[in-house]
Amino acid sequence: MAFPDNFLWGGAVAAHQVEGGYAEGGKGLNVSDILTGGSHGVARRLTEGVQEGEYYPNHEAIDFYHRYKGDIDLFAEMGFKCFRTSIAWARIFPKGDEEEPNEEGLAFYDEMFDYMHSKGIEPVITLSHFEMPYYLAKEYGGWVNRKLIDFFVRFATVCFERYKDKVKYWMTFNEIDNQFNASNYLFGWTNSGVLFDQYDKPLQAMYQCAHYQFVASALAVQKAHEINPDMLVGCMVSAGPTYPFACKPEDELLAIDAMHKEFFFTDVMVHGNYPRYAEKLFAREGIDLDRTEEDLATIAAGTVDYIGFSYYMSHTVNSEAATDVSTSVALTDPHMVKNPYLKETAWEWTIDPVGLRVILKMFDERYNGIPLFIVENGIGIIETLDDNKTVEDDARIEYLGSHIAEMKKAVEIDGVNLLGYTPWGCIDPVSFTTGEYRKRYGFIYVDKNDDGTGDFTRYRKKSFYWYQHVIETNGEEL
Ligand code: BGP
Repeated sequence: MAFPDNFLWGGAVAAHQVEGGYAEGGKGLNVSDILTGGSHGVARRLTEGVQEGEYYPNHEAIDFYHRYKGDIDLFAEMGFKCFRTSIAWARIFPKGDEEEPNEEGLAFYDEMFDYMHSKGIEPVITLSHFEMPYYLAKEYGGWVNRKLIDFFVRFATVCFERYKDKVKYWMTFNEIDNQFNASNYLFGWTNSGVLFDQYDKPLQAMYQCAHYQFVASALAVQKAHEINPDMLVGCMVSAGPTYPFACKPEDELLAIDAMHKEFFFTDVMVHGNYPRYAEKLFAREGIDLDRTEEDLATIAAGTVDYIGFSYYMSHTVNSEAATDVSTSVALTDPHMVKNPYLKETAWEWTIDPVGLRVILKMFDERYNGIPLFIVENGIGIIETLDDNKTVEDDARIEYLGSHIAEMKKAVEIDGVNLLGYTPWGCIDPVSFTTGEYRKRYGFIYVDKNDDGTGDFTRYRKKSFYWYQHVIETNGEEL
């Protein structure tokens, strides 16, 4: 058998993409509450506070805030061993800089975690998943401000103390590396509450935010271990290999540099220090960071227990820029090109199951067998309910099945130390990048549409039963 008996099969969502109830329970506004709906090719807009007449899909999302028990029942029916979600920071600290937390917010997650345990489901919790308090972005300028470290650590400590007997697996910042995705302002805004293009030196601002987040994350790791040494705290990165387009040395050099952009985050958070290539880059680009000796000691003392990561796609770089392939519309880097060997989703994300094994092997080798956790993987598909009130989502079964098959090889053949697998959007969430309902990821269909129709009823898709069987057989039958 490839997977150990305690392998964590489950599913993943994030608070802002499912909960709704955006102004209930004393919750403050978060940075995702002021993002309008978008669609493929039409960016989500950011408004000044909540404006009348604008449409904000996250305000209602899929009403998980009121329906979570029924949804957790469905997860239990599939046999989930764990469920990954996040704690909406603004439910606990509505503005972010308060001294005392909001009891109603804390109680909400208490009940949710209790309910999960009553169904034999282990919570896997992200502390900051694109939903930091809006007030911290507006009044403090977001993570370019050192004060954010204290606010985050206070939030993390309150959560660790309150849920120390209920939550074992934690992650600090969702896709901490994605804010370096210069092609989409959304990432900087949601990761850090900062619009990087408003800075004269956007790269400097990005690295400064990342540095303060490294310090905050390392302090959180130390706090968690003090409070309950059994708690495991991971980092969370958006991961995937970048391939050279051709077997040209110049393409390989580019691929190495592209991987550095990704490994930079895990290098700091796993090794506990800044890699040499980063110091060189700072010197070359004139990046001068506020980094104290104490910060560096903190980073060294607060290395993570595991690497959580999302995997959706791989990338390909061509040193001759676009030759006979067109540059990918999803990325602004002219060297990033389409991979002629791979198909794409309707949102132009490459489909590359083998790439999952590649990145698992890379992490395993680079970090000497550190535990890994695939906390997101999945495919967005446009779907409608058929006459039998279900969706025959064979394309999802094919996508997930082929990825699980590669993950199995990584464990069985390569010996990778893998904790679990939580496919993204196990119940159709609101899409993050486009704010759409129609980009569906789930095993469970949610009756809600971009035109406002639908009543939030849940329906089991074909993949629901397929994944149930995968879990039942511990991944032996795909
Ligand atoms: C990741 C985020 C998730 C999620 C996923 C899919 O970047 O961590 O929050 O949404 O991508 O992206 P999308 O919803 O845009 O399809």
